[in-house]
Amino acid sequence: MGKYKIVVIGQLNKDLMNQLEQKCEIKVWSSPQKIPRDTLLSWLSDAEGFISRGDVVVNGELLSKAPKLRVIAQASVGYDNVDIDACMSRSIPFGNTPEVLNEATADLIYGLLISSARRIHEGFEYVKDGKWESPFNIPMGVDLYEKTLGIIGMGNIGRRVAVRAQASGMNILYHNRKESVANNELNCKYETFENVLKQSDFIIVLVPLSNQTKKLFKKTEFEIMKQTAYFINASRGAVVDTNALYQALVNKEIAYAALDVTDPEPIQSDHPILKLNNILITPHIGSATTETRYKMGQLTVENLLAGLESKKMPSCVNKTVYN
Ligand code: 8YV
Repeated sequence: MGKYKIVVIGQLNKDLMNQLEQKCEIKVWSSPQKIPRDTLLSWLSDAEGFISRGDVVVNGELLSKAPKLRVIAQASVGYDNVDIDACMSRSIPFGNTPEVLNEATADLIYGLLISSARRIHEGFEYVKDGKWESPFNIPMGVDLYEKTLGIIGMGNIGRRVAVRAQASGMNILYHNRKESVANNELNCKYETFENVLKQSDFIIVLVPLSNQTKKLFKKTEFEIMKQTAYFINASRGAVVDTNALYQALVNKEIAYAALDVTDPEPIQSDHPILKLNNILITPHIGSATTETRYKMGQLTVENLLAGLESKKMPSCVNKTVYN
């Protein structure tokens, strides 16, 4: 039997590539830059399998140019770049990588929370700038202990953050579309969206990007938060109206923001928000550890090979494709 023709966007670990090479003939785009659409569509014209990446729009147009495509997999939990209905209409299973990134992402989010509260990043700048002249003139932080953490979008990652927050002695509120017993058992209290925003000292956003969550955080939402609130976004930049966040930070409607995702992403280095001293931004590194990225790659390869071999993917988003 011949090898499966596949297209891979992104860098996979060498042994995962070797695994794929045994069964597949691969066209690979490993550059961090976006693949030109024309190149991608021409590569996909005879491909059966596709490992996509977050910066590729997978839509009906792309699928119409890929008549032989039978399976798509991507190394991420979020898949807002993928039109799942379009995949369904072609009975193409789409595989993502939940669970394996929970701990790394929760660590990063908690790191952002502690760094902001204790002004760690600012403290380093302070030392480098030669301002550390006296132990009595230092950046002052705020406690996490006995403060209220609000999690908007309490899924697997949110629950891992909650475990860390409990160790710091925080009280935890959450909002989801539905209340869940599993979250209540973790001592996380369900509240309305508005109440979480009003009552929390730290707000963490973990909702997936969709038509319903696009610009979920705009002027009104920042207005109802405490003036001392810390706002942390580690989901997708577009769930926040960047301009409204900028204004809220300038006008001190909230105290501080820490973002691992931005809109636009990447954010330009001359963007005015970067001039503020009450913000911390990291370059979308939630899952970016060697171990976690390896596990994500491994699950992506497993998803892809299962799809090519007409078996059930270990992690399929549109499971009804198998009905
Ligand atoms: C991805 C992410 O690794 O999984 C997601 O949804 O945002 C990150 O963990 C990143 O988008 C690169 O694919």
